[in-house]
Amino acid sequence: MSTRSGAELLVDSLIAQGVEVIFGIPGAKIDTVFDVLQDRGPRLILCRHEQNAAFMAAIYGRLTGKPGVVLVTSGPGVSNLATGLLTATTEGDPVVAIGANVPRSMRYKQSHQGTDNVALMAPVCKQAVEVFSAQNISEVVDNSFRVSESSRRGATFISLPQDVLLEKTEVPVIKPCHEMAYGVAPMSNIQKVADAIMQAKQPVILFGLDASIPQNTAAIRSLLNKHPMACVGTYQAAGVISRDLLKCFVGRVGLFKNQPGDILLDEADLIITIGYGTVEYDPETWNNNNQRPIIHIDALPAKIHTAYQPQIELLGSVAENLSALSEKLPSSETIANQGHIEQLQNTLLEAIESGESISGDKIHPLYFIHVLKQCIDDETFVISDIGTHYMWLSRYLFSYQPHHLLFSNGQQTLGVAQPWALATSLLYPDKQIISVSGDGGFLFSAQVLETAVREKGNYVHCIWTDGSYDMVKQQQLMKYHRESHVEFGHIDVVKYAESFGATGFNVNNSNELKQTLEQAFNTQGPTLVNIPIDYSHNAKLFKTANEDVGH
Ligand SMILES: Cc1ncc(C[n+]2csc(CCOP(=O)(O)OP(=O)(O)O)c2C)c(N)n1
Repeated sequence: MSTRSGAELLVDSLIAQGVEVIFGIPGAKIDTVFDVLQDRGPRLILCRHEQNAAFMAAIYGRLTGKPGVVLVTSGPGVSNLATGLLTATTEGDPVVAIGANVPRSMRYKQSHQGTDNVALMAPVCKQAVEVFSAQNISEVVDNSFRVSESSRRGATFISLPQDVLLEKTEVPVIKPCHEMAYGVAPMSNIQKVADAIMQAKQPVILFGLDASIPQNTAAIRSLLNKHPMACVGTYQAAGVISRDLLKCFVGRVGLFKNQPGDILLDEADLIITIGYGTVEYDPETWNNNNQRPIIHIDALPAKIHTAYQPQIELLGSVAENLSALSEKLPSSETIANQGHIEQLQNTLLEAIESGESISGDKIHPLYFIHVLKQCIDDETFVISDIGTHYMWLSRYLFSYQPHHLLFSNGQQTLGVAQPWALATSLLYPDKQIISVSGDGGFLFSAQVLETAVREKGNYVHCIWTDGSYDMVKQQQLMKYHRESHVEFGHIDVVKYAESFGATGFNVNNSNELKQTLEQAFNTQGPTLVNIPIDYSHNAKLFKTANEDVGH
């Protein structure tokens, strides 16, 4: 039986969980763990802000299905995680965060960089625990992974007092015992759902974030191949519909109720939600008269709202329930209400196609999308930050692979895009990756560029420059007919990139866009592309928005 320190047991437990990468920043209370990592264990990616470390761990978790791991020191190291972990938990991204604390003897005194870690992290995590004995470290690690990766995925937090990390223990390392599996719902409920679908004249599927978990996407596609139905998706469900199923797709919905998909939802006589969380698109917005019958298919029971009271729930494995449902439905060549579906699709496609002919010194968002589509393929990862650019991309850029068009939707946290792009490039170094932010969100996390240069990240980050927090401005104009405190100063993106040892480009007019994007994609390492954006049509995006919705 070997004796080891708490820090060694922690690292050995992470190895047993199969962790290959940790995102972290050191400090005195956690330095024993960093010291062990010098000899063995996962590769540590040294970050320049804990929030970015958490963002990176979260997208690592979303893309792999296994928790991303973040390791930080006590006090401000832990508190800087809060926004990252809140975002991860809301977006269903698995993360195990580990933060140090002061020694147990100092815990309830005022002591340097001490705080109540659990109280601080509990509201932003699925579980937050402090370890009081080195003997429990491996148990806590294993349980934290289980909680984080079970549905709805999210962040867990482990607080480790400095002296617990130094304590010697002989307890063995726990290895994950088996894959957690969920089963199929009662057959009587599956039959009821099949009957309801067959009786409905205008059934509509609303996909949510867990529809884009790859095995769920596969089950959805197979169901739609046999029995096609009209579908809309939340932003996180991007990529669920493959190219050959496009006839079913009426676009994405969310944020403001003014999309072709919203018309479809309004007209539906049955809405089937799959892997949907109400945080993604408030049912108060899309079901405001509370009248549409809803079927809820998810791993988790529905969160009941007045506007979200499903008649039937199929709980358990989404994929297995959809396979069982598929067996109960007849094969069909056509979609119910096909003519109308095609009409709504055409509205969307015409808007997208109009981008081709919009030229000028500034780049129109639809022109950007038009050119982008020529530079990428279905395997490219496209990553969006938050702002008006996010509305353009989420509505008008189609994606045909799950988890290849990535958003923060439930929290809409500014600054996620570039850290997500870096983590994606570390995970898939040979893939084409492009991220987009506004000039506001860019500076929320722009220091990640140093990590990217050091770690040889390879991605193109575009900054849509308009000198304002435009998405807020548009809502102010809509509500108060004037703007308030949304304009800010200019930065030189090329010089910024070069000062980090990265490459920067300026696009001076629409004619230069394609060539510049191609040059950026052909440049090794992280590149920043400054794009003066034509936001003259933004008011339209918000036109029929619900004024009560403030973001
Ligand atoms: C951390 C955080 N702070 C504030 C907000 C509120 N907010 C949403 S969009 C936005 C403006 C984004 O501006 P920019 O990044 O320039 O993008 P644009 O809207 O101009 O495309 C702000 C401040 C937020 N979502 N997240």
